[in-house]
Order: sequence, then C-alpha cells, then structure tokens
Amino acid sequence: AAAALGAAAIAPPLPAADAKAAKKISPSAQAALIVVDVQNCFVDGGTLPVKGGADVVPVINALAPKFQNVVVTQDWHTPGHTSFASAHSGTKPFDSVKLNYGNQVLWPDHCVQGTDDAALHKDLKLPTAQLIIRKGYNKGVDSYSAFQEADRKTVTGLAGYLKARGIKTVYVTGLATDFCVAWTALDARAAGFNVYVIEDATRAIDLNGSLDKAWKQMQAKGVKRIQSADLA
Ligand code: VGL
Ligand code: ZN
Repeated sequence: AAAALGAAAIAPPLPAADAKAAKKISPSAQAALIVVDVQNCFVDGGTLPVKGGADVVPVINALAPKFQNVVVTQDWHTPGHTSFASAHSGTKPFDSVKLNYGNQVLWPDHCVQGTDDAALHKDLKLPTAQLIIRKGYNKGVDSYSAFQEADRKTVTGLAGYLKARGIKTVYVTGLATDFCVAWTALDARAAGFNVYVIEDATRAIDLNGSLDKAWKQMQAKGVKRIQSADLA
C-alpha cells in the first residue's frame, strides 16, 4: 500500500478526458481502407441478410474520402458452392459440417457470381477504390478472409498487392463483423499489417456467440477496435 501511495504521489497528472478524445487518427499514405462484402446478398432483400447491414453504407461512404487507398471485396461464389447447405444433403442453412479443410458453417445460397444479389450495394460510393478482390470462387473451398481461403493455404494475392504498394496499416469495415471482417482482420495481422476494425462500419451475423468470440480473437492478436469518429 505504501508503494502504491508513493507511485500515485509521483505520477504525472492524467490528461483531461477531452484532450484525449480530441486526438484523432489521420490515415497516412501507407494505410488502406478495406471494405468487405457490402453486397446486396448481405442486406435486407438479399439471400443472407445481416441485421442492419445497410447501415454501414453511409458510414463507409464518409470514411472513404479520408483514405488514399481503398480496397473492396466481394463474396463471389460458384453455383452449388460447398458453403451452401443446398450442396450437402440432409443439412440446412446455419448447420455446421466438417469438410476436408475443417469446419464449415453452411449458408443459404448467396452471392452467386454475376447475379444482382452479388453486386455491391447501389448506395456505396467509393469512386477512388483501386481494387476489387473477389473471393470464395473456388467451388470446393470457402473464403471468409480477403487474404486466404478456408483451406488456410490458398492465398488471394491481397497481401502481396498491399505490400508491393507499401501499405503498412489496414482499416477493416463491412460485413459481417464476425465472419468476413474478423477473418480478414486476423489474416491481415498474420501477414504483418497494423490492423484496425472500425466497429460502427460493420454489422454482425452473431451465430451461437460468434460475435463475442470474434472480438476476443481479434483482441488477442492485436487487432485494434475503433469507431469511425476516432478518425480525423
Ligand atoms: C460472409 C457468410 C458467408 C461474410 C460470407 O461476408 O461475412 N458470411 N459468406
Ligand atoms: Zn459466402
């Protein structure tokens, strides 16, 4: 107790709460905004709607002009894709099965290549986006992550692209927080990037506690959880 009192006596005064709140992040030229799967399939009227999914659109539209680098992803499945419950007899959407590469949640048929369901949300305004990366196009392997498919071996090329362009930090937004956003953020960390997830620019599916689990995993790996208001 005496030591604690001593430490308190010499500790510098804490900065005022408002001084801390005013310190905002300005994304540098070495930062990229990653906009994950803001597609018709994941909003109301789509095949795999995420609750409140469309609410991320104005938040992301306001964030994009703060970035010199913007990358967009699209879930882009073949018809009969292995992540669809319809491809596995005796299953229904949201069941889990074991496939040759590991556990797979089964989904309704969604984001099929070239369909309107797989198109980007019409109100998304990202005129400066430099790359659209499509994922999940191998029929027998899912890909939540924008970096690596679910076999944990096949890469999409995104890490190489970002590194070749000198990007060091990524800010991940989009749908869904607990699946494609979380896997993208975790793989970005594993690839050596500084990673932020902008929470209010995401919405979750939250299947059997998946959202809580995803934040815990991200926190454990050093992914930083911020709000859009934290950016200048
Ligand atoms: C996603 C489930 C299936 C996502 C994609 O974008 O989070 N979730 N496919
Ligand atoms: Zn999918």
